[in-house]
This record gives sequence, structure tokens and C-alpha cells, in this order.
Amino acid sequence: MTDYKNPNLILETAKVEPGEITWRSPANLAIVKYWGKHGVQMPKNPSLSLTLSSSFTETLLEYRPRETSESGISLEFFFHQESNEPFRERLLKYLESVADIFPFLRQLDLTIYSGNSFPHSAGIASSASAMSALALCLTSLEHELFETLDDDAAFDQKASYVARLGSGSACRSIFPKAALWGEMGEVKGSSDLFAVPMAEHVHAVFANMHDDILLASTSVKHISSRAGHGLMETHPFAEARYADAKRNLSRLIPALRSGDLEEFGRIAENEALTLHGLMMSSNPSYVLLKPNTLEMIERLRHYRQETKHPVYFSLDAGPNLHLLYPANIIHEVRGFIEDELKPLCEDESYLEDWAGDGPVQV
Ligand code: 2P0
Repeated sequence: MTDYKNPNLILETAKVEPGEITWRSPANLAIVKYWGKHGVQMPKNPSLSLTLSSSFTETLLEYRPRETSESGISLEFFFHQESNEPFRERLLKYLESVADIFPFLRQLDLTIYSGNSFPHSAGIASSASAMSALALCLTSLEHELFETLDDDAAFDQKASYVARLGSGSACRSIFPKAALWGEMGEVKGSSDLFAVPMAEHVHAVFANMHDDILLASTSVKHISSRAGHGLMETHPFAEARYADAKRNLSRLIPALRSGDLEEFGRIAENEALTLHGLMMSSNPSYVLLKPNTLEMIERLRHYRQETKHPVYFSLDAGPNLHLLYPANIIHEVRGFIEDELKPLCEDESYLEDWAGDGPVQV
């Protein structure tokens, strides 16, 4: 397998016109979770996500031939129109790490303008949308400058590979509806290095699934996902967890294909609670759930028992509850949210999201 390093991608800077590229890329919600990694951003177990729609990052990359001959990458960065030094430093480190893949980056002055449609660092996979949007800009830039990536599948695979190096979960955001990241015997072409599209293997009931995100809290998390992944290295349940994730995925894939909502829901809820159980049983231990998250879970399970409606929950690495349900019961579920869950949300707010069509170049 290629590592995409390509020393030939060098510009004749005198011939380069300044330009700009913009991508809008969505967050994703893992149904089977990635939690634990090794090597350079390689997952300890395969994961599968739904690609979201209204939660996205939009990133504009401006480039012009570099005026000075300093080494290193030249980057200015603006988040929601304001310069942001911590984010700039993180992105600079990332761009340095992919400079063997895109050596022309050192020959340009780069300015990145980025913004999210949702609160960042609140466990709504902001790194997935942000790093996938940036990876798509870089991959597009290569194609614009060198015309190397005419084939759409090759373009997506490279963008997914590059996104993974920025944030593991980001590699799944490249594809519409659903994506699988991590090698799995049952799925041909699956890989630890990039995600693969799963839309063709997903029943219509999931391809149009709703994912309303109930904001139990939008405070910035006190522990990053990066640190959480790190704690899996010494976690006493780690090996059992990786085996369990593989079993869940082997059951999820046929359920997605056949439209089995009940099996989907059982797996989604088990994975969500397992993820948070792993955090709580890490050393040191931490808890991202809030009392209102648990109250919402109780109310949801009660509602499901009473109505028999197929509405299930998942959680990302944060306190906000993702409510997953098919489009045909939206009126009933929105009524339940308004009456019973919204009052438990911070500022009574929730985000309406759903399985989406993947990134778009703007
Ligand atoms: C996932 N999460 O599968 C899991 C489950 C959150 C909950 O991967 O260190 O930002 O950048 O690779 O992808 C969030 O962690 O971690 C995450 P890095 P990432 O979506």
C-alpha cells in the first residue's frame, strides 16, 4: 500500500497564480466506535459511522507563490474571522506532518479561514469535520496544481488517508451516508489507512436517518479525545473492548443492509455506553456525561417502551445525546423532544441533523 509520499510534486513557482479552494465537510457519528489507536493514527478496531449533514466545517484555503525562501510552512489561520494561535499551531504541525505527501506546501504562502456550523470542542466531532475539510482542500490543491487525481475514487481515498493523519475519525467524513474505517475481512477493500464508502450497503431507512443532537452541555471538554485514546494503552479492558467492537460491527453490517432498526439501536446504545464506561474505568478516570444526559436516556427508554417507536441514542466523546430515528416518525419524536428532552438541554437547545450526502466543494 502506498504511503502517498511523492517528492515529484514540486512547483515551478514563477508559473503559479494565486488561488483559493473551499470545502464544506460534515461531522460524523460513529455507531461502532474507534477508541484506542497505535502507530501513526491506526485504529485498534474498525469503526463505522453515519455521515451527518447540518453539522459541518467550511474551510477556505488561499494560496500564493511564496515570497521568501524560509524553510517550514507559511500559514495564517482564522477561525470564525479571528486569528487563533492554538489552532494555528496545531494545523501547522499537521501540515508539516503531511509535507512529504504534498511537498509543494513549502513553496506557498497559505491562509486558512475556517468555521463550524456548531459549537466546537463539545463532543460533536468537530475535529472530524475540520480535518476532513482541510484534507479535501489539500487534495484539491494538489489536483489543481498537478492534475493528478482525475479519478473520483482515488481522490476520495487520498483525502480520507490525509484526513486520518489529522484526526482518526475525520477519515470517515469524506463519504456520503456511511463509512467504514479499519480492516475487516467481510468488507472488501477496507483498510486501517483510510475509510471506505458504505452507502451502497445501507438500507434506505438508515440512509435517511435523523440524528438530533441534544445539547446537555456545550462547555469545552476538560479532556481531549487524543488523551482518551492514549488511556486505552494501559486500560485493563482494552483487549476485550477491541474484540467486542469487532463483534458489534459484524452484527451491525447485516442490520444496516436489511434495515433492522432494533438490532441497529441495540448496537448503537451498547457502543455509546461502552465508550463512556471505558472513560470512567480509565486510570485516571474521567466522566464526560452530565446528570441531564442520564435523565434524557431514562426518558428516552421509557418513551420507547410506551410507544414502541424505534428511536435510539448514541453518544460521542461528550455529554450530548444523539437521538437516532427513521424519517417516518419525525413528528412524533420531535413532539417528544420538545416536551420532555428540550427542557433538559443547555439553553433548551438541540441541533437537527440527519444522514447526509458528504462533503461538497463550494
Ligand atoms: C469515533 N471518537 O469513532 C470516536 C468515538 C469520539 C467517540 O474518534 O486522536 O478526534 O484525533 O484520532 O478522531 C474522537 O477522536 O481522535 C473519536 P484523534 P478523534 O468517532
